[in-house]
Amino acid sequence: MHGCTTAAVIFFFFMTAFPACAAVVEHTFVVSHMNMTHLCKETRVMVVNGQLPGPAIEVTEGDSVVVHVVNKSPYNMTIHWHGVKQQLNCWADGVPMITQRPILPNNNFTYRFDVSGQEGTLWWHAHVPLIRATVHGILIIRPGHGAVSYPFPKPHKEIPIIIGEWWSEDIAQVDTTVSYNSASTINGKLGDLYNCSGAMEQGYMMEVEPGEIYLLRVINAALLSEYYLKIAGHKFTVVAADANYVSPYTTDIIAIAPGQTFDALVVADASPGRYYMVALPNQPPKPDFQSPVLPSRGILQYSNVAGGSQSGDVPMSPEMPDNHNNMLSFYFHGNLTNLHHPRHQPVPERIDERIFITLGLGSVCRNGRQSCKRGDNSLESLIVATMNSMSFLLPNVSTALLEARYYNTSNMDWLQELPDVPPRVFNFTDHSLIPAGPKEEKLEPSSRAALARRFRYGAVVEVVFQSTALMQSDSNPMHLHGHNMFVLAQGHGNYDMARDLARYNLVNPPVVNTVLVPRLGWVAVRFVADNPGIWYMHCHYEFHLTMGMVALFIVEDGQTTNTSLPSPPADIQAYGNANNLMPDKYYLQNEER
Ligand SMILES: *[C@@H]1O[C@H](CO)[C@@H](O)[C@H](O)[C@H]1NC(C)=O
Ligand SMILES: *[C@@H]1O[C@H](CO)[C@@H](O)[C@H](O)[C@H]1NC(C)=O
Ligand SMILES: *[C@@H]1O[C@H](CO)[C@@H](O)[C@H](O)[C@H]1NC(C)=O
Ligand SMILES: *[C@@H]1O[C@H](CO)[C@@H](O)[C@H](O)[C@H]1NC(C)=O
Ligand SMILES: *[C@@H]1O[C@H](CO)[C@@H](O)[C@H](O)[C@H]1NC(C)=O
Ligand SMILES: *[C@@H]1O[C@H](CO)[C@@H](O)[C@H](O)[C@H]1NC(C)=O
Ligand SMILES: *[C@@H]1O[C@H](CO)[C@@H](O)[C@H](O)[C@H]1NC(C)=O
Ligand SMILES: *[C@@H]1O[C@H](CO)[C@@H](O)[C@H](O)[C@H]1NC(C)=O
Ligand SMILES: *[C@@H]1O[C@H](CO)[C@@H](O)[C@H](O)[C@H]1NC(C)=O
Ligand SMILES: [Cu+2]
Repeated sequence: MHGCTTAAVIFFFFMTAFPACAAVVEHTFVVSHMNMTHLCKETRVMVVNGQLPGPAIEVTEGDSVVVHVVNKSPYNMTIHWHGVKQQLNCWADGVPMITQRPILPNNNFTYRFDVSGQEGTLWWHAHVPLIRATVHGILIIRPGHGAVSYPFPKPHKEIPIIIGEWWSEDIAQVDTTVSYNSASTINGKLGDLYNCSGAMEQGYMMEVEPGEIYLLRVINAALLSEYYLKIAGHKFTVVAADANYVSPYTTDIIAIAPGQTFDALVVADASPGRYYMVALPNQPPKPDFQSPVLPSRGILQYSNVAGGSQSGDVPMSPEMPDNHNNMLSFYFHGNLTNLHHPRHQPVPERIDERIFITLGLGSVCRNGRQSCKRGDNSLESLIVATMNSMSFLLPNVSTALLEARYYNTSNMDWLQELPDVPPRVFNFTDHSLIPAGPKEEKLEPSSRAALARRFRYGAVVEVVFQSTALMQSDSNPMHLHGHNMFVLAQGHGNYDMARDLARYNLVNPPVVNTVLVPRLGWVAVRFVADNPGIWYMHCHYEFHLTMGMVALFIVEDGQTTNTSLPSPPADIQAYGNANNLMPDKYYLQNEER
């Protein structure tokens, strides 16, 4: 297609040899177990190619990516390319049983996708409950082949900053309702706030040259929390969010929720020395459930500091906000606007569909019963996470939905339509709903179904997400696969269309794949359903996700070939094809292949 057919495993070589030529960037990801020791404890972790964080994928806009995944782990696996649009390529989106059969243990699968029309920082992660805590890595898309470059001063160096968690238990074994991580990490390092019998944990070390500009590519790969990131004595100029440029925004703090990425310039303009970089998780105050506060600390160090890292000087510490302060996150996100750029698309003015979605917790009775005792600690009910009081549950299907839909092997009449509005209107942000009580218990009953919403090709959809105070008052980082969303406005309290439409930014709203719905507040987004397929739309807090805060956005084919989902790649068919009656046969064939 591009006239370039040779695979470029060593990408930089190709860049210099054929600067104007799109390349095929090829990787092999072997997913397997490894033992790592932190905090005096050896833990079994799942990793890619023995690395934590996993290998970086670095490409240029317009390149093709080929990743051979070799599953040497004992778990079913898929890899999701978080934020990659996958235009007409839903097959490569990596959601188990939605876009593909999972890759079974001792099986391989090859992902193939293009990165065109996007540039900046994205990432990849396992789309399997919990395992993404350690199976993740950065995906960097640099500006197009040819003359185009960054719309900001050329950085001296680019530095990934991946915020994550260290779990001292084997993550695949933890009981998700009672467990926490043991530490936070920056680029896999816990830092010197942690020790084993007095021996400090290593921290991430960032070396800088005085006066130079650095581009930090910041990712929150953690399961549980939004983070505040600061570097003592330095400021950030945020230039991109979720691989979309934003107008330069200078701040001393970055607020980043799970699933989000931010690119930020840091100028090494402080007096040469050592400065702590701190990633601090935040959380709602009581009466919400409180988790231990576990920051990670790294060091930014000037290269010409006398004594270097051996220097006994205590690095300067940034002043961190209180971990219950949610306002700084609200302000940070509120200050982002889109940068005018050739790739910039105007906000569509026409709206075809409006959906209002409440986000919160609820409960369902166990064993399919209609009524039961609810509230804290009831053994008769099960706590679930909901959208419009419904919690996602996929029935026992043996063919991935996208495949079944493509081959018409199931009419999927069990899909439950996500309604335009919640079944009950109440004061969504009433604090008194957080603790269990008669008022809250009336609102708690929820149902479970395979929630989905169908969109005509090209429909312009406006979604207002409303975080509720039902049984907790968390924010919700909502991630939509296959599409970017314009973030029009956010607010605290209950959304009120009559009042809040006036606050919409229809001129230069930021464009993201993960939108943070503030705690006890709302966010309004708009997107164009122009990518046929079945797309996961979910909260990126792991526990909200596993508890069912998910819906499927199904985008119909358009009228033409170039607006319709093509047939699946040949190797995906090995996972089931049209035959959903004999799955085992297909597994066998695949193993023998
Ligand atoms: C890895 O750790 C597990 C315990 O978590 C232990 O049973 C196993 O022997 C260890 N494997 C190696 C190669 O050290
Ligand atoms: C792995 O996937 C297969 C096929 O979908 C399924 O039958 C099996 O139960 C899964 N295993 C686990 C541990 O989830
Ligand atoms: C999976 O990939 C590995 C390494 O590339 C190869 O040795 C193995 O034969 C492949 N297995 C299958 C089932 O394709
Ligand atoms: C080591 O960690 C323990 C437990 O977190 C803490 O109580 C102790 O103060 C730490 N020691 C040092 C030298 O930092
Ligand atoms: C931008 O940030 C400033 C300082 O934190 C804050 O006062 C202001 O309200 C924010 N703007 C928006 C639109 O959120
Ligand atoms: C799912 O369906 C398969 C056969 O289609 C059956 O063997 C299996 O027991 C079912 N699993 C559950 C959890 O119902
Ligand atoms: C599936 O059904 C639709 C409409 O009923 C039809 O247009 C399409 O060709 C069918 N696809 C296949 C692969 O049979
Ligand atoms: C909703 O609850 C909040 C907090 O409990 C309260 O401040 C607000 O006035 C209530 N709103 C309405 C419309 O009752
Ligand atoms: C599809 O092709 C038609 C005819 O070549 C063209 O006009 C249209 O812009 C294309 N649409 C997309 C989404 O690429
Ligand atoms: Cu959530």
